[in-house]
Amino acid sequence: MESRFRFTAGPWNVNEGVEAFGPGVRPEVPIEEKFKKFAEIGLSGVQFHDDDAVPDINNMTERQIIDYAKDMKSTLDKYGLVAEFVAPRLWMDPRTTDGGFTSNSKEDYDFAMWRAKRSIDIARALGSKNVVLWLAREGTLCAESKDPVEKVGKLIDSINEMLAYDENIKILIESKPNEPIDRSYCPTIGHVMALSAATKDPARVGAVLESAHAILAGLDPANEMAFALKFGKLGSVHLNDQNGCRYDQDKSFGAESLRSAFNQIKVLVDHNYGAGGEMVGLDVKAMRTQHPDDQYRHIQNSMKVACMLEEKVARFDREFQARCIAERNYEKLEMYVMELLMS
Ligand code: 3MF
Ligand code: MG
Repeated sequence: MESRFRFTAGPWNVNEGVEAFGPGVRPEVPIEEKFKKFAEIGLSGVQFHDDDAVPDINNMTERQIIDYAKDMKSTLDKYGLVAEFVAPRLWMDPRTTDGGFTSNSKEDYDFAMWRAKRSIDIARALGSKNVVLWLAREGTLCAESKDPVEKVGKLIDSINEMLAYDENIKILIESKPNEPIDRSYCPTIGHVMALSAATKDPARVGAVLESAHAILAGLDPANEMAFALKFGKLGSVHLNDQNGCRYDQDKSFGAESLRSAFNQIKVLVDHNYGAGGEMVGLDVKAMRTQHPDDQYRHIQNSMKVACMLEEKVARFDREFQARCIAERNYEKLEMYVMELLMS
């Protein structure tokens, strides 16, 4: 399939199907096997959490971590894949139970900063310039447990410390309004832009927009992308889908709302996303019912839908659109889009 985009996924996008009400139902797949299959199905790269790249990170020295990551880079090279980014997994460890950068505990904050800096080391070793911060527990379960003004300041301080640690690294913040916490301090792309502007080097602080996260915030994913694009700050996207405001579903791209998916691809194509090396991540999860012998299909489907929608965008009749706009006949334009999508 032809595409202007380079697609990526994370090792977590091939999983055992563990959820809150039931255990895993598929066997664990070794990471190298995932790389091999990713390359086979046409992905260009891999997204990493720090401990995807270096599983025993907490028990290793800083030197050992870098060496291990370099070996991981050789494994990636073997399959012709690149590393898109590294994200510190600051939500699994007991020391990040109350958040990392916004934890009320000084020791836990120090641990979060240590992991953030190791993520930068790992990104460097893997040949990537991007560190992604999904601020999973940076917020509250009990609103009164933190001073939100002080904690937003802590987020800015933490990002500044990361920027100072490595002058080449770019920080991309992945907004999400809730889950696993009740209220997040960085729920939308607007918040990401404001945080970016408040740091010491805004040019190195951008955004990751995940379709499902925008929907969970009651917002339109394409417009969220557009907002970051206008500021030149859309560093990555996580395409997927979501059936309204419920738990984070990570459904295959376009599976719930094809028109929304079309508009996401359209805004990316129209504004030349990818020209600066940005990649298209597919943060999708296979249904728990999926058999292990066909457990990459959700990734393949998402990529296929993205490519088919690129084709629709290429066919989108700009002259017809201009006429509808001139006549202010948006009913006509809307029906045209429906027909385009269904033809
Ligand atoms: C959660 C997510 C995360 C991030 C990942 C990398 C586990 O809703 O989307 O996936 O994508 O941490 O940023
Ligand atoms: Mg994501």
